[in-house]
Amino acid sequence: MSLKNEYLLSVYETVKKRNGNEPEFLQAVEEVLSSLEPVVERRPEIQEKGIVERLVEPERMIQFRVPWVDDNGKTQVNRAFRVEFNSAIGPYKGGLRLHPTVNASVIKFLGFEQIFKNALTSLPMGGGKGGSDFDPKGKSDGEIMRFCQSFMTELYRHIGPDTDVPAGDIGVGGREIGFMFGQYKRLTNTFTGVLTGKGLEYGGSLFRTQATGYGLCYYTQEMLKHLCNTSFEGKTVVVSGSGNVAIYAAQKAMELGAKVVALSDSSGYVYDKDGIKLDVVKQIKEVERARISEYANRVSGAEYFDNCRNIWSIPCDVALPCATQNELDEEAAKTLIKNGVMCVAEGANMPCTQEAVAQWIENKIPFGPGKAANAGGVACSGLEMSQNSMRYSWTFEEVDEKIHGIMKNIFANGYAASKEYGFDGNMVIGSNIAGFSKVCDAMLAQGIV
Ligand code: NDP
Ligand code: 2IT
Repeated sequence: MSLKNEYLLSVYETVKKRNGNEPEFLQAVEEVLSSLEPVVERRPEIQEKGIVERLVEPERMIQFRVPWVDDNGKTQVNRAFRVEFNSAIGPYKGGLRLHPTVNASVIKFLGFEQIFKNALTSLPMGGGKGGSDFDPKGKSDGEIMRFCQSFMTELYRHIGPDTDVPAGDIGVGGREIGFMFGQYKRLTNTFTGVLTGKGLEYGGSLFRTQATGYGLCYYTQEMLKHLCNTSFEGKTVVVSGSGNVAIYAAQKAMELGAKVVALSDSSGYVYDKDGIKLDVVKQIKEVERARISEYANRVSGAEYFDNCRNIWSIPCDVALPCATQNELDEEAAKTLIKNGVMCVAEGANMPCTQEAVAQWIENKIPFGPGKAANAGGVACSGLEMSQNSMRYSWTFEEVDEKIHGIMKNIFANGYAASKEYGFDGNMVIGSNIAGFSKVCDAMLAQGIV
């Protein structure tokens, strides 16, 4: 759907004028605004109270310097951000990304998406995101720790268990969260649930490691059932990336009867026609922190190819992009469609370009947008916050069951909204409207703030 409504167009023009050099942020805003026309036309109070103008402007954006000393004694300086985008329905909540491509545009696109994603989970969490252009690749544990401590030495004053609760994202997993938590505790002399994705020994939730990938498959299962009248059983699946989301998406897809034939990293991809062996992948990625190319050296019959984008040339029934933004473009979408793909769901945030999304919609390929399909991670974070507040912990099975229920609801609510507004099965429009409506109602109730 294109942006035709006059009010939405004028808001978008202002966003473009103010943030002209932030392409990822503009892309995310345009996608959401393009879905909102039917709601804006039905509910005049949205325009009267300036809801969309307020939504697209972060409540607060923090940028800071992170100085640290590398193993050679050299001083390094990185740039870091935290965007506190919207707190209408709860404390700011969202991950931290450590990757050389991080800049204001990337953090703002992620923070903006997070507002609607968190609303879709039905848990009380506002939208935020943060990170730094620090590159964790090849760094020693000591360097990672010194960076994380320096990063938290500034960030701690802006966050808190009832204010803003960061978590992991690309380049931030259990190790980094541990270093950051330790520094926060030391600086504030408090032991609180200020971060999620913590280790199990100090307040973490069982299932957080699996949550995003498993949740993605629970959501995809609903799509396959309701939009394709089938299941994962016997399907061929391609998963891009080989990090936290990709590994556990692959694991759950296999448990549900699919064959996963490929994984990638930013250098290239591996193809294993017999089905990826996940124990080998976990050893390479989680234990050795090595490259996915190593897989082909260890598994006979597996092949490695340079250029990760060509992973989409492998014929499959279900495509789950789980690496990074804009990794699947129009050409890749056309190839997947030509090869018979029946369902696509985003484990990563905004991995499909706008042109790729247009291909799914035009060709009626059921498509699950990231803010709905990958919400299992942040939903589990929300449950971790509840467990911390109660000073209690649920079992793996209890959390798994709750996340399964939440993912089913996210699909059901998005699907219902798509039908209510006359776009039956368009999960982009349905999810955007369902997430937006909740945030909008909370903003209306709280006055012009
Ligand atoms: P990880 O750091 O664990 O893994 C990232 C994976 O993506 C790696 O395989 C990495 O390869 C690959 N990758 C990163 N950048 C690029 C790039 N520019 N081109 C190709 N491949 C790339 O991160 P996660 O698995 O946690 O995150 C993956 C995606 O899922 C991100 O979009 C993230 O925002 C999203 N997400 C994560 C959630 C979570 O709970 N962790 C929750 C919801 C969404 P390499 O090693 O070569 O860099
Ligand atoms: O993009 C995401 O939803 C995440 N990286 C998880 C955020 C969180 O707070 O768990």
